[in-house]
Amino acid sequence: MSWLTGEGGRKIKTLLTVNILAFVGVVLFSAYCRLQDRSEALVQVVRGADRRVRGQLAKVGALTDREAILQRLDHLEEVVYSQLNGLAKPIGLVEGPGGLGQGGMAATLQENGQETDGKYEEYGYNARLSERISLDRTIPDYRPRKCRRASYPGDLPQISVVFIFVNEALSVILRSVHSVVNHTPSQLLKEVVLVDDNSDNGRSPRGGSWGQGQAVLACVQMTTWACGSACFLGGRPAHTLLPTAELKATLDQYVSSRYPGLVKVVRNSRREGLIRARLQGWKVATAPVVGFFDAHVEFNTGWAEPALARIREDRRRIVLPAIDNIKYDTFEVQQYASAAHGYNWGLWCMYIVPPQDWLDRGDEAAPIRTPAMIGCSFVVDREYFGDIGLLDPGMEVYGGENIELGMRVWQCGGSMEVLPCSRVAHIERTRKPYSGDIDYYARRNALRAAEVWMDGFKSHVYMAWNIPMTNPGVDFGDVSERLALRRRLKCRSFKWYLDNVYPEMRVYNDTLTYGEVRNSKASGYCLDQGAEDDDQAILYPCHGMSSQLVRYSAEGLLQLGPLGSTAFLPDSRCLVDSGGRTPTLRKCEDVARPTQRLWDFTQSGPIVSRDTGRCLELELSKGASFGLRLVLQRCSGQKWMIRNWIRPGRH
Ligand SMILES: [Mn+2]
Repeated sequence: MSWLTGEGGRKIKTLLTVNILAFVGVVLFSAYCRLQDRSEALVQVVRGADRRVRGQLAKVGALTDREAILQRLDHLEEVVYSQLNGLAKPIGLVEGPGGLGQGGMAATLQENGQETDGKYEEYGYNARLSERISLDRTIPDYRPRKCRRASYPGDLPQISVVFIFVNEALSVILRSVHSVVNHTPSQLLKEVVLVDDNSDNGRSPRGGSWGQGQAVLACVQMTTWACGSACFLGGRPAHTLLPTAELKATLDQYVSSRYPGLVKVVRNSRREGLIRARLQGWKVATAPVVGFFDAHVEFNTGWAEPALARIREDRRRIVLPAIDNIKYDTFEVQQYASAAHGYNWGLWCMYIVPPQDWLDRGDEAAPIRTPAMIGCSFVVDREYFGDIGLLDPGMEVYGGENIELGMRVWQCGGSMEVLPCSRVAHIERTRKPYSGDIDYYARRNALRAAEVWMDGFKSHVYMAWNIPMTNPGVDFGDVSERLALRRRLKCRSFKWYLDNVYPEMRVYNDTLTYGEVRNSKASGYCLDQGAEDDDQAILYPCHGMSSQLVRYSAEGLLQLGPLGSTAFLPDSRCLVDSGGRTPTLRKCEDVARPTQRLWDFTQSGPIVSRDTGRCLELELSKGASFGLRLVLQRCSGQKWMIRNWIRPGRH
C-alpha cells in the first residue's frame, strides 16, 4: 500500500479525515435537529394537553381529581422545562423552576472576582448574576389584597408590549420577555415588540458616570434618575461572548424558536434615543392597546387585566403599572410604597405622595391620579396615543418626554393614573453611562415642553435651570407643530392643570428677577447659598448652577438656592438681616419680623435692608474663603448685578 505513503498519501489521508469529520458532523446535526423538532412537538403536545385538561377541570370540579390533574400538570411542566432548557442552556442561561433568585429572593454568586465587577461597570447591574437567575423565576405578589379578588370583563382588548433597549444584558431582556409571556393571559397578549436602539456595545465612547438617585421623602422613595430609564451605555464588553452578536443573532434566534410568531424585533440603524425608539415600537404594534416598558423589568401576577379594564372603560386614560424595585446587585424584588409620579420645575421626575383624596379614601387598590409619569412603564390605547400626538418626536435621547405626556394628556381631556393592582418590578441601575450630555438633552427637552404647554409658567423651567429666557444657549428646535397640535386638540391652560392635577407644585409668579448676582468689586464671584446645612450665604466663583440661583420677588424677598418646586421639598431660603453684621439664610416663614427678610434691589444698584437700612456688601477678609466676606454695613455705594429680568423692575 505504498500509495498511502509519501506526498500523495498524506493528501489522501487528510481528505479521508475531512470526509469522516464531515459525515460525523452531518449525523450529529440531523440528530440535533430531530431533537429540536421533538422538543417543539412535545411543547405543542403538552400545551394542547394543558388546554384540554384545564377544559375538563372546569366540568369535573371534584377536588381529588383536580389535585391529581394538577400533579400531572406539574409533572408535564417539568418535562417541558427540561426540554426547553435546551434553548436557554446553549446561550448560558437558565429557564424554568431552577436557578438562583427564585421567589424574588436576593441572590449572590459564589465566585467573586474581576469578571463580576466588569459586568457591573458595563450594565449598572450584576449581569453575571442575572445569567444564573431563571428567566422564569417567580416573584412575590405585591398587589394589595383586594386586587386578587377583583374580576374583569371577558372582552378585554388585546395588548402589544413594547420593550426598548440599548446595550442591555441579554439575560435581562429575555427575562423581561419571559416574564410578560408568563404573566399575561395568552389570549390578551397579541405580540411582544423588541426595539433595539442600535446597540453597539463597546463602540461608543465611554461617558461620565451618572449620579445615583438621591433624596428620600416621607414614606416614598424618590429618585431623580429613575425616569424614562434610557439605557444608553458606553462601556466596553468585559466578557467572552461578543455582546453585539449576543443582542443580534442570538436574541433573534432565541425568541423566534422559543416564542414563534409572538416576538417582533425592530432594529434602529442609528441611535434614535429612547423617545423615538418607543415610537418605532408603536408603529409596528397592532393590538388595540400598547404597553411600553424598559427591557429590565419583571411583571407581576395579573398585571394586564386591571390596566386593560381601565382603558376599556375610558380610552383616554393612560395607565401606569405601579413600579416595584429589582435590586441591581442581588436582583431581590422589593415592594415600593404606593406613589404618584411628579416632577420639579426642571422637569425631572420623582415619586411623590399620592393625592390627599386617594389617601383619605383608604382603598389601596384604587387608581392613583398622577400628574406625570416616571416613564419606564405605561399602557395606552394605541389609536388614542396617536390622536394626542404620541411622544414629542422632536425631543432627543432622554428626559422630559414623560413629563410632557402627563401635561398634555391632562390638558387635552384625558387622564393619567398609577394602578396599584397592576405591578411591574424594574431595575434601577447604578449608572447609565452616556455621552455625558444628558443634562443638555434633559434641558433641551424640558424647554420644548415649557414652550408648548406651560404658558406663563414656562419661566419656572428657565429659573430651575438657571438660564435666561431669551438666548438661553440651548437650541430646543422647532415647536410649531406641537403648538398646532395644542390648538387642534383645544387643550386647557397650564393653570387649570396645576390647580386640578398638581396642586402640590409651588408657584413663583411673583419673581421679578433671577439668576446669578455679582458685585461690581469682584465680578467673578456670585452670591451662593453655601453649604446646605449652614445658614451662611457666601461669595463663590460663578458657575451658574442652582446653588447660585437668586430670586428677587415683587414683595422684596431675596431667595437663594434651587427652587423648592413642590410642597414635598424644602424651599429655597430667604436672605435675612437679623441685626448682626453677617446676613443669614433662614426658612422664609421662620423670620421674626417680616421686614427682616425684605430688601430693596435695583439693577446695578445697592441691596438695602428694609429693616435697618443697611447695605449688603462685601469686604476683603483674610479669614474668609476666597478672601471675600458678605457683610451688612452702612452703604458705601457697592453695586450688584442680577442676570435675568422677567419683568422690568420697579425703578
Ligand atoms: Mn429603567
